[in-house]
Amino acid sequence: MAKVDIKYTKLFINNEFVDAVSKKTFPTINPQDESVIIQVAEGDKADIDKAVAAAKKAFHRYSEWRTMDASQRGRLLLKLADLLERDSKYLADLETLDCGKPVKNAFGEVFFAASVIRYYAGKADKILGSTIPTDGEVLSMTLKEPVGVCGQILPWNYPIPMFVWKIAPALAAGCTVVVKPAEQTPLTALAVAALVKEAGFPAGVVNVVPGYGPTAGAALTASPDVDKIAFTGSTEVGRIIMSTAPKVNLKRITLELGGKSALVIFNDADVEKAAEIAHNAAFSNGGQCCVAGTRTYVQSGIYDKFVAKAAEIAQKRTVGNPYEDVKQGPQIDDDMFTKVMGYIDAGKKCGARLVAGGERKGNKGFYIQPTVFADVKDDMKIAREEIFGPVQSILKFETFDEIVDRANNSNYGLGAGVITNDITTAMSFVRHVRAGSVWVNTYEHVTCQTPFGGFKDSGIGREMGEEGIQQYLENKTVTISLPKKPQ
Ligand code: TXE
Repeated sequence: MAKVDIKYTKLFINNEFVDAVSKKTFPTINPQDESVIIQVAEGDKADIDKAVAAAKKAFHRYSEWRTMDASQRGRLLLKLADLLERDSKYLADLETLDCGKPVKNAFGEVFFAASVIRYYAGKADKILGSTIPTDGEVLSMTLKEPVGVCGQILPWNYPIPMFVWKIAPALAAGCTVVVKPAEQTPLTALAVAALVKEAGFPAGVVNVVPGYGPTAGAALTASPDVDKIAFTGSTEVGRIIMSTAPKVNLKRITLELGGKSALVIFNDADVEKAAEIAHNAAFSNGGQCCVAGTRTYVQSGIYDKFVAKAAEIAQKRTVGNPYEDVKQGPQIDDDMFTKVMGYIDAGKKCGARLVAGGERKGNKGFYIQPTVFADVKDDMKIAREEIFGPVQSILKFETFDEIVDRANNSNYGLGAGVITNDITTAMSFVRHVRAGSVWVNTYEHVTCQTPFGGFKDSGIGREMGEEGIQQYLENKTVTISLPKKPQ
C-alpha cells in the first residue's frame, strides 16, 4: 500500500488550520482494507458558525476581497490551478488513499479540476450586465453582483473535481465560501485548502469544515448568514435541504442529485463499440457516478450478441489495488458496499439473468465484482433505484416510441445516451428524452465549458459553463433618470 504523507487534518477557517471547538475528531477509513487512515477534526455547528462569520467578514464591502479587481480574482484562480498541477502526484495519491479510486484516474481528475479553475479564472473579469431600452425618460442597466456567503456541501465520489466545481465559479463571481466535504473523503479538500492559502486568497474567502451531514451540513444549511447552498449528493438529502434551508432565510439553492440514466442502443450500432461505451457508462468510477448509464436498453435485433459482449467485457475488467494498473478499486465504504450487495441480491431474487460477477471480490476491503444482469424488466428494483455501484442492467426494446417512454419513465433526469448511425433517430431521441445531458455515440463526456445538471428529481440549477457562474450572481437593475433622452 502506498505511503502518503498526510499534512492536514484540521478545519480550515480564516486561512488557518484549527481544531474543532469541541476538540472532537472522526476517523477517515481506507476502503482498501477498512483500516483507519487518520483522525480528522470534526466540525459541527460551533465551527460552522465560526467559518460562516469568517466568510461574512471576508465579504464585507470594504474587505480586501470585495475591493479586489475582478482580473486579480482571475489571477489568483490561475495560480491555484498551477498549484494543483504542481502537486498532482501528491493529490492523486492522497485521493486514492481516502476514496479507493485507481490512482491514474485520480491523477486525471486533478488536471480536469485545474481546467475547471482556469475556465472560471477567465470569466472573472467578463461578467457582464446589460443596458436595456427602457420605457420612459430613464436609462436602465443591470449589474451582476456576487450572491454572498455560499455554503457548499460535497459528495465523496469525485472529491477534488467536486470541490473545484463548487469553489471556482463562486470565487470568480466574487463570493466567499464555506465548504463541507463528505465525511468519507475530507483529506484532499484540506490539502487543496492549503493551496488556496498559498495562492494568496485573502483570509476567510475559502473555509473548509469537515464533519457529518446531520450536524455540520445541517448547520450550514440552517445558517441565517449563508446566502446560497450548493449541494451535490443524494436526492433524499437534497429534499431535506430544500425543505430546511428556506426556514431562516430564502437562500438560493442549487442541487445536483442522483440519477438512473438510460443509454439506448439501436439495431444499426456496431455491437462491439456500443458494448464498450455502455460498459464505461455503467462502470466508470466503480459505478459511483451520478450520470452512470445504469439502464442499458438494447434493441431486439442485436440484443443477444450485445449481452454476450457486455458480459465478456465486465468479466475482463480489472479490479484490485488502486495504486496498480486496474480499472476499478474498492467501493467507498461499508455502507455503500452493503447497499450495493443488497441490490445485487435483489437482482438475483427478482429473476434478472446474472451474466457476470454477482459477488464481492476477496474478503477484505470494499471490492465488488463488475456485475451484469440481462433480461431486466422496468419494474425491477435494480432498474428503478440508483445503485451507485458496479452493476449494469440490460433491458430489451423493440420500437422508438416505446423506448422514449420507457427511458423517461423515471423520477430522475440527469443523463441519457443514444447509440445509432441514423441522425434522425439520434436527434429525435435527443429532443424527446427528459434529461439534463444527452450524449450521442459517446457517454459521460463532461467538460468545464458545458452546463451540467438534472431535470426532475436529479436537481435544480446547473454547474459548469456560463450557467455555472450565473448561479453565483444576483442581478441588480439600475434605473437612472434621463430627461429628454434621445431615441
Ligand atoms: O449521500 P448524502 P451518501 C447518492 C447515491 C448514494 C446515495 C447516498 O445514490 O448511494 O446518494 O450516499 C451531506 N444536511 N449520491 O450517503 O447523504 C453529507 O455529509 C446537510 C449521489 O454519501 O446525500 C455529504 O457531505 N448535508 C451523488 C453530502 O451531504 C447533509 C454523490 C452527500 O451525502 C445531510 C453521492 C443533511 N441532513 C451520493 N446529510 C451525486 N449526485 O453525484 C448528509 N449530508
